Amino acid sequence: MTAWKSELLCTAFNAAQLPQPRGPEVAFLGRSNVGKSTLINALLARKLAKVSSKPGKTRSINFYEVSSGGFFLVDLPGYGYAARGKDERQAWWRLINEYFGTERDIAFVVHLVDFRHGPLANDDELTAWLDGMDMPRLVVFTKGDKISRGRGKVMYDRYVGDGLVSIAPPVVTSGKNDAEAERLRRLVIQIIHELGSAGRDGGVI
Ligand SMILES: Nc1nc2c(ncn2[C@@H]2O[C@H](COP(=O)(O)OP(=O)(O)OP(=O)(O)O)[C@@H](O)[C@H]2O)c(=O)[nH]1
Ligand SMILES: [Mg+2]
Repeated sequence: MTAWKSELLCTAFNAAQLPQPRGPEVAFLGRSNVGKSTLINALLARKLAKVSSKPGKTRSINFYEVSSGGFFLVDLPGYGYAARGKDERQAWWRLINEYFGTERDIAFVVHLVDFRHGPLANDDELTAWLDGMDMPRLVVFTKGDKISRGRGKVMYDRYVGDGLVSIAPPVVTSGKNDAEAERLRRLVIQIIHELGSAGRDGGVI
């Protein structure tokens, strides 16, 4: 597969700033600092999304157009950042509700989970909320490089055995590996096709 051609389409801090829907969107959700922006950069093979070692970096909804594919990757702010108070938590839910509540073609959610911890309470809360909307999701574990291979296998089996729901077997990433990004690119395209979101606006190649 040739590299995706991409660009930042829009940054939205509220519903009024959301772009007009123009094609299938893949929404990246997960706790603050889990690696959403890093994974988007790996997929786009460009440093378009801002990454930080401090949680709470992404505060807006950022739309990246994969112009060679006719779909969009959507980087959302993370949740569960301990330094944020109740007001920020409410603001986060408001923004997320606005995004999911508008008439858009959200093909599926990539739910990122830190491989070292597995799903935590606020991941479960998000999962239940997405279930309530029948929103399909792909679980991607990040920071897999921080766990030894042997231990990783045991942990993977445990997380999956505990009832993680994912439209394809969860993928473990390290955020830096080209072959891994390439596999995930193929999977994203395959899922968009299988879910039937493709083709409405020129199609996904
Ligand atoms: N070792 C390792 N570090 C990672 C990986 N993914 C992300 N990181 C690091 O984790 C930190 C957070 O990454 P971000 O991509 O900014 O995380 P985010 O989920 O976008 O965070 P917010 O925007 O705050 O919600 C950065 O220091 C990254 O370099 C990974 O798979 N392995
Ligand atoms: Mg981010």
